Order: sequence, then C-alpha cells, then structure tokens
Amino acid sequence: MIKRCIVLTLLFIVLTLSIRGHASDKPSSATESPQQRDGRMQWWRNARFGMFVHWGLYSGLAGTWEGKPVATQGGMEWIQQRVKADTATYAKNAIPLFKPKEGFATQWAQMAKNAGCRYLVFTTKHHDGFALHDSKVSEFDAGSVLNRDLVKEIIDACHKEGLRVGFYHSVIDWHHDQYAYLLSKELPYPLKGQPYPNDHRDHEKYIQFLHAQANELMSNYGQVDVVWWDYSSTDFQGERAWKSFELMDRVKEKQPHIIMNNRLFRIPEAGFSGMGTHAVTDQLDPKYGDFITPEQHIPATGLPDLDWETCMTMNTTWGFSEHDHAWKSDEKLIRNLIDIASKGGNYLLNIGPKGDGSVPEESIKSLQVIGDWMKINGASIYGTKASPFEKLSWGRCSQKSLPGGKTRLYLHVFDWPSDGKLIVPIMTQKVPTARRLADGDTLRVVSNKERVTIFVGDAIPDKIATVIELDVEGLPEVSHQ
Ligand code: FHN
Repeated sequence: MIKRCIVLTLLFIVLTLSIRGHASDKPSSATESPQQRDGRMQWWRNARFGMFVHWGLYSGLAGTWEGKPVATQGGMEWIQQRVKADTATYAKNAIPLFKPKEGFATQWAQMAKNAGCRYLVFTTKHHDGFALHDSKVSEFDAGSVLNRDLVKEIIDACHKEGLRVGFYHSVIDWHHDQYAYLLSKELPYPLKGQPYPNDHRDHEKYIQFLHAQANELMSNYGQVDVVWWDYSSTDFQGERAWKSFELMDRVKEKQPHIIMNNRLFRIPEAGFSGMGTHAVTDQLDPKYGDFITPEQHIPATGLPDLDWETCMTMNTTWGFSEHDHAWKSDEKLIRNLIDIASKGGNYLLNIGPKGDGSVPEESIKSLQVIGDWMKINGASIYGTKASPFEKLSWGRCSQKSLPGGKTRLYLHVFDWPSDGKLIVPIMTQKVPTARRLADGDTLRVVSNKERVTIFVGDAIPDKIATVIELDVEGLPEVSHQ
C-alpha cells in the first residue's frame, strides 16, 4: 500500500512539472484569463487619447540633407533611408544638430496633459538605431553621445504630470552591424539590395542586442505602461525575425501589467492583412499583442469587440520636417478623436519635436484647442464605448452605462439641424432626458415609437462639435434608420 502511494505521489509530481514546463514554453498571454486581461487593459480603454512623440537624431536634420530639402511631405524620420546614407555618414551629419535643451521633456508632458492626453508614447529608438537611453550595450546612444539619459528625463517628466508612459521601440535597426537586412525584401534599409558592408551578418547577434536593450528599458525606468513595437513585414516577422514570444515574455517578467501592440508580427491572426498601413484585419489573438494599430486612417466601422488604436500625424511626417506645412485643421483633429472614440478605439496623435526638443508652433496651437474642447467635453470621450448606431447623418455618438440600468448617449453634433430639431433614431418606452454637456442646460425632448426629437435651438454652441447628453432607460434600441 505504501509503495503504491509513493508511486502515485511521484507520478503526480512528474505530471505537474511537465505541465508547468510546457506552460512556460507558451507566451504568458496563454496563462492570463479574459478577466485578468480586461483588468490590465482597463486604464488604456478608458484613456481613449494619447500623445505620440517621434524624436531622435533625424529631428535635428528636419527634412534637410546637405543643405537641400529632401521632401515636403512624408516621414522625415526616414531621412537616412531617403538619402541612402550609411550609418556613419548619417551620424556625422545628424549628431551635431541634435541638442536637447534642458526642460524639453517637461514642456511635452505639460502639453500632453493640457491637451487631455492620458498617456504619452515616445521613441526610445527609431529605425536609425540611435537609442535615447543610456545603454550599456551600445555606443550609439544618448548616454555615450550626449552624456544624458533622455528616456529618464522624459519618463520622469511624464510621471510628474500623472501620465501613463509608453516606449515606442523599433525592431528595425539601420545601425547595428549584425542586423541582417537582406533577410527581408519588404522592410526598409538605407543600403537595401546592396551587400553587407561588413561581408557577413549574424542576425542572432542582433536579436540578442534587441532583447538586451529591451531588458534595459524594462528594468531601469520604473513603471512602463505600453511597449509600441515597430515594425514587422509579411516576409520577416515573429520568431524568425525577433524571437518575439521570448521578447514579449521577458518584457512581461519585468513589467507584468504592460500593454503591447501587435507589430512584432505581421500575420492575419495578429491583425494584419498585408503590408499597407491600411492592411488591418478584425482579428487579434492576444498572444500576438494587445491592440491592433491602424496607421494614418480610421477603420470605417472600427474593429468591433477588439482593442485598437489609430496613430496619426498632425501634418504628414512623424519626425520633424521644416518643409512640411500640410497641417490638419483643429476641426479635423478633434473630429478624428470623436470619430475614433465613437468606434471604440484610441487616438494616438503625434508630435515631432525639433532637434532641441522644442515643439512646432502649429502643434502647440492645435493641442491647446484640443485641450480646450476636452476640458468641456472630455466626459464624452474618456471611458466611453462605441456608438450603438451604424451611422448618424449629423455627427457621431459614444456611450456610457449609468447606475440604475440607464445608458448615457453622447451625441456629437457636427452638422447643426437647420430647424433646431435633432433627430435620434431610437425606440423608447419612456421619454428620455437631454441636456447640453457644456452648460448642463436641459433640452426639450419629444419621442414617438421610432425616434427621439431633441429641440436644440438655432444657435450653434460649438461649430467643431457640440455634445448633447441623452439619458435613456436600459440599453438603446436603434430603430431602422
Ligand atoms: O516606419 C515607421 C514610421 O517611421 C513611423 O514610426 C510609423 C508610426 O506608426 N511606424 C512605421 C511605419 O508604419
């Protein structure tokens, strides 16, 4: 009998160890329950609005190379690729122009907070390979070149303003001498198609470097809330390109609550249908990341029941360019924010500071206007869910559940009704209540079986978007529009 108990106990131990062993082979998302994931994602889903910052050596070049404009539109953070400069030539031209002034990070953080952003994602390293932190595994970094740790300056300034912080980190690297760029025909490289300048490259060595720098960033700067990886291609992604699952697990070991995007991969299950910035699918297995990343566009119907974030520039370039004057209007920027929130997504709006860290005047002015709008109307963005309506002729809608089983609809009116009557296509048993969000004034409401009519008057309170609150019993029942 005793012998039998010993055998059974040993069998139980062996089985437990083997299951635990297999579990660690899988990405840690495999061990997280949907409820745990919802808890980890909650702040991000409520935030709805973040600031993106593209800043690095390219910022000092400002879209100009050897005294000539490279382009008036398009990403000037790619200037090294655009002029096909090797890394030494690029560094020689760029480093003298990258002179971060004291206090630049405080200006960014205060600007983001005043604009109503709840998080700030900034480039710790872009494709040029120059790291903004004080790296022990690279000499091509702010520590070695400037004797400063710019990542620390930025994250400390953000934390002081109560912002959540994200690290954008490029997996593409145009500097590292073991990054084997010939392994991909699709990813950009300044010397694309040319043989390696150093004959042979061992990409495994670059992967170790990539993981080592990620480990530095996750270990040395306190709480990090988001990692914004960038980017993979259909012919070079995942395990082969970056040892992605191991990289994600290492990051999560150091930052267990961190949220990551989907760009260590480029497959349909990770939210990608191809190489274009519009090529997103409506599927995301959490093992590939936490949110889908449409770029420079807003999916027409959002990505229902998925976490997604549209990133956008204010003009046409991510990194600063003195030649790009194609600034979006304040109306467009605010209506983009509303449109994205009405579809259940987040808006990551980019600024491209100059080589000294100062922010272009146009961006400062627009962020001030956005902040003024958010100070009055932020409740219609933060913590909201997607609209119950497929389409509204006069604007957008977001919604929140209220205590007592009611639902608050936030009606964002872009086109004011000429007769002063705002028609909302919902069926109601009980006449709902309505008020202007800005001043709380109650508005007269009439409802029949098919629709609710809100008497909003002739004067247009806010030409960009006036928000009307409509509180209905239970869940809104949309009538056939
Ligand atoms: O190549 C980058 C680009 O420079 C910029 O950083 C954008 C931002 O989402 N991501 C890549 C292009 O998709």
